[in-house]
Amino acid sequence: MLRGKFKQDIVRKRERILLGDYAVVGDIVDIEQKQDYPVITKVYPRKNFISRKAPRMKGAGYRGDRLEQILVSNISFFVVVTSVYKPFFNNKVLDRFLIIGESSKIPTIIVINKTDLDPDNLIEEWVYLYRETGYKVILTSAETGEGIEELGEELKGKTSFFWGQSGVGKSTLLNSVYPSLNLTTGEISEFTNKGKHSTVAVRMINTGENTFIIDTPGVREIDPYGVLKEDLGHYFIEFELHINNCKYNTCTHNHEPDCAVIAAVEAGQISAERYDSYLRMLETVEEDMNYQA
Ligand SMILES: Nc1nc2c(ncn2[C@@H]2O[C@H](COP(=O)(O)OP(=O)(O)OP(=O)(O)O)[C@@H](O)[C@H]2O)c(=O)[nH]1
Ligand SMILES: [Mg+2]
Ligand SMILES: [Zn+2]
Repeated sequence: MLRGKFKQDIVRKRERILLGDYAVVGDIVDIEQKQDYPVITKVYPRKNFISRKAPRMKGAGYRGDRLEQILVSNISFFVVVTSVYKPFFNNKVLDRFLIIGESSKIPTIIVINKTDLDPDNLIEEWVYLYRETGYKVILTSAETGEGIEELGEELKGKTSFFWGQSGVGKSTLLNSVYPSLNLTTGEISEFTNKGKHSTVAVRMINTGENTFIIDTPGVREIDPYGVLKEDLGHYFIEFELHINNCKYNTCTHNHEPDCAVIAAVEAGQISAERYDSYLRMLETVEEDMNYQA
């Protein structure tokens, strides 16, 4: 809980409007013990943080604008968890998470879980694409134990933030790596193949040896906050090689003449899927710019 005056100070100091309380999981804080509860009196500057646009909410509180929601701070590793099936692997959603990692400058890896549900290895092409792009991809199955040890090795000595769609198996994977955790896990809806939001709060756990993990409620929709149209291309890491060769330095790699990114797509150096993902995101970023204008 934050004290009133302190809350006001932060609001005045920061242009960015935050949702809810101003301390998030990962913050380094000062605490004062009141009679029966502790009060946070100071939040130290954040080394980094992960945020998104607050989800659209039905009902009275929603006025059409979507504020920034900071989920965690001071992390050293971002683990984007996806699944092959239940829910189906969705590269567009994955790219949105990756953009959040890149724009926050936090080392990011991809976990593709539930490989036991993919006996024909249909996921292989995606694994290839993301590895080619430059990401570490770990294939896991909490069912067969595939990749669990490898994942555990990656997490050692870091503060890792697990995030992804609901039902992909974030909590189950963490329980597999650290059997004493006992995090709540849930079922997948037979009807929609989506998770049922089993994890309800962001939680950081010390697993020993200077290793911390953060389990997070899964999301249905994910929109990066504050990504500008002209920056978006830089967050698609394989575009970086080409961007400087675009004719215009304000190029959005969409319609402009002599665009090196488009040329690279045509030459097969950038994948059509990633470029398509970029264009879709560019649309939503553009909408925001118009909205603010
Ligand atoms: N077949 C299979 N099922 C898995 C695997 N990992 C997790 N599951 C199942 O997927 C369902 C959802 O797992 P959770 O760990 O609750 O998923 P989550 O990502 O934490 O979901 P939220 O907390 O809602 O965001 C559970 O029924 C798990 O048993 C896996 O590797 N293979
Ligand atoms: Mg969970
Ligand atoms: Zn361009």
